[in-house]
Amino acid sequence: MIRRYWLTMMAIMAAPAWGDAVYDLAAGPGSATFTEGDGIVATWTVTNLGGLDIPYLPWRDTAYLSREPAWSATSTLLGQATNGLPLGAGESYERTLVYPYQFLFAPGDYYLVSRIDTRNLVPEPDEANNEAISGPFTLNADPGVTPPTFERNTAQFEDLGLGNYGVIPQDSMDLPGLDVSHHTLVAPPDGTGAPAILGGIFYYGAGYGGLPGVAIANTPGRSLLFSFAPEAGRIVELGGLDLGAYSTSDVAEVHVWNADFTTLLFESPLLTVPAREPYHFDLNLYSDETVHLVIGPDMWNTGVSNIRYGVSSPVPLPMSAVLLIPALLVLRRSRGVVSGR
Ligand SMILES: [Ca+2]
Ligand SMILES: [Ca+2]
Ligand SMILES: [Ca+2]
Repeated sequence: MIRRYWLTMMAIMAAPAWGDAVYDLAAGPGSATFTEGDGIVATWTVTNLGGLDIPYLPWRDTAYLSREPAWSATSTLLGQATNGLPLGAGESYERTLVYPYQFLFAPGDYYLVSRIDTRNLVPEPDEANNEAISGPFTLNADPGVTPPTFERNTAQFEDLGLGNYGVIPQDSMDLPGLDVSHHTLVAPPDGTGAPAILGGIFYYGAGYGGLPGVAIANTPGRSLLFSFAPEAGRIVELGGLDLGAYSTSDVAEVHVWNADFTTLLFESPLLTVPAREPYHFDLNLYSDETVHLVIGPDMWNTGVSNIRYGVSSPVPLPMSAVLLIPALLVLRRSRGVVSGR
C-alpha cells in the first residue's frame, strides 16, 4: 500500500505535463478515519496534472470502503461529492465526507477507493489515473457495538408467474420492516421533488440479455422507479441489480435519490449493457431513510432483474444520519503557492 501511495506521489511530482494543453484529473492519497460514535471520516485528494485550467464542470467523485486493496463487488459506497469550483493547472483539492453507519462494519482493515469524475464530464488523455486506493485503515473492535442483522432478498421477477406485459404487484418486493414500491416515470427526477409517474411496471420474459425475466417500463422511452422505505429505526441496503438489453446493446444509468428527491445520492457512469449477457451492477448503499432507485433512460429496450436489497434489524441510529456533509474544498497550488481563489 505504501508503495501505491508513493507511486501516486511520484506520478504527481514527476508530471511533466505543465505545458500540455490538456486537462488531467488525478486521484491522490486519501484516508479513512474510524471515530467513536461519529462515523467514518473519508478524505481524498485530486490534482489537475494537465496544463489547462479546468473550468467549472460538475464532475463527481465517488468514495468506497473496501476489504481488499481494490474496488470489488462487496465494496461499500460511502458517498459521492460534486465538484464545486474550477480547478487550475497544477491545483489540487481535498474532499471530506462523513459516513454515519460505521457500526455496519466488522473490525478489521479497510481501504478507501476514490474515483474521480465518474461520469467522465472532463475529457482527459489519461482516464486511468482517476482511481486511488489508500490504506489499510484499521477499525478496532468496539465492545459496545453489535452490528445489526439483515434480512435480504433478490427480486427475480420470473418467480411471480406473470405473462409478458403483466403488471408487477406492489407487494412483490416487500420485506418485514421494508416497503418497496415501483413505478414507471414520466421523466427522470430533476431535484425539485417527487417526479410524476405513469403507473406501474411490466414483466417480460426471456429475451433481455439472457435473463429469464425482467421488469420493464409500461411505455417505451421511460425510466423505472423503485422506492425502498424502511420502518423507522431500520437501515435499507441496496446491494445491486442485473440489467439486460433486448436484442441489441443499450446504455443505461442508475441513480439513487434521497427521500424527497432533492438530493442525488448516487449517479452511475453511463453503462453499456450488452445484448447477450446480463450486466451486473453493484452498489452497496445504505440508508436509514427512504431511498429511490431510478434506472433509465429507456427501460423498454433494457430490463432489470435480480435486484438485491435488504433491511436491518432495528438499530440505534447515529445522532445525525448525514450521508454527505458538504465537502470541504481546499485549493492549493501543487508547487506550494496557496491559490488566491
Ligand atoms: Ca486523469
Ligand atoms: Ca474524465
Ligand atoms: Ca410494496
